[in-house]
Amino acid sequence: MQGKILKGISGFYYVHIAESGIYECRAKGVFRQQKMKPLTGDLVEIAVINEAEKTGNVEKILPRKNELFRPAVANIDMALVIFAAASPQPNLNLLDRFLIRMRMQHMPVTICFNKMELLTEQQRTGLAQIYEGCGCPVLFTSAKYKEGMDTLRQALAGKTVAASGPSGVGKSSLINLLQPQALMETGEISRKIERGKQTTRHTQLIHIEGNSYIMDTPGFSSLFLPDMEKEELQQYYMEFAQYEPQCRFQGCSHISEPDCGVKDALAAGRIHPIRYENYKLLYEELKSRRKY
Ligand SMILES: Nc1nc2c(ncn2[C@@H]2O[C@H](COP(=O)(O)OP(=O)(O)OP(=O)(O)O)[C@@H](O)[C@H]2O)c(=O)[nH]1
Ligand SMILES: [Mg+2]
Ligand SMILES: [Zn+2]
Repeated sequence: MQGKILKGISGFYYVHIAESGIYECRAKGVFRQQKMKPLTGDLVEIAVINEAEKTGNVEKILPRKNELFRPAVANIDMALVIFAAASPQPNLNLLDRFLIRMRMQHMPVTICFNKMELLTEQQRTGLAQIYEGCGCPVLFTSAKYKEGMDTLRQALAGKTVAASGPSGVGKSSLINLLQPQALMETGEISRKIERGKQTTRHTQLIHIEGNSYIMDTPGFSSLFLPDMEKEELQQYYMEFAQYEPQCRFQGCSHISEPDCGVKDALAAGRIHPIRYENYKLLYEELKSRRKY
């Protein structure tokens, strides 16, 4: 039987089989035969040991489409990056860093601004405009008022998606709405049991419906810019590309050169100033990074 690993905990793998549910499996022999450890997200073949107790053994790991690190997970089709539209204020520099990382790994991203009810219609439009040209769809949700959920479901349909974003933005709350049986622990609950700020501690995949899965991950508060030359950064700001042919200098960094097509587009309001500002900040960061 073929299924998908939802999580692995100390040598046990929880494998979801579409027709029959979740099996608790060991992975005897797999490592020896394939020289690899099963990962969350792996498609595997299992042999059932006991149907009534829903136990089995992972016999084979099917070829991986991709592999992400931190969190370690295989076969992700899309990253859903969730930020709060407000409370906490979205850190757009952090969002840009995330987008760059994902593009480097050729991972498609959908941006979701949750807590949309905290913004006026006009503010939402303003926020969406910043990312209009970035190559990623932007959607808005409110887990609190169950708004935008149909659009979110459509974006996830048939995919295995990793939800990520800072702590407290509502990742677990949204997943609980998508799959009420998931019972992800949310900030509301952890406040009652007086834990620290971060509520979700483990990585696991949750089956939503059909062939849709979503992974809840612990929130992050900072991201190190991946190693690259500062000259490479502009390729991650997709909205710059169409204006580059108008730059006078080849290899223009769009920062201090004269006759720059990108800066002209910025002045004409065709490139968003917030994206450009973050480009400049990240460029400076790469420039000052120590080279070994
Ligand atoms: N106003 C408002 N609050 C929300 C919304 N969605 C979630 N919250 C609240 O935001 C807080 C954090 O929600 P969580 O779902 O735990 O956030 P998380 O992203 O999973 O956080 P970590 O697990 O720490 O990474 C909770 O108090 C939620 O009730 C929303 O749409 N609007
Ligand atoms: Mg959480
Ligand atoms: Zn330029």
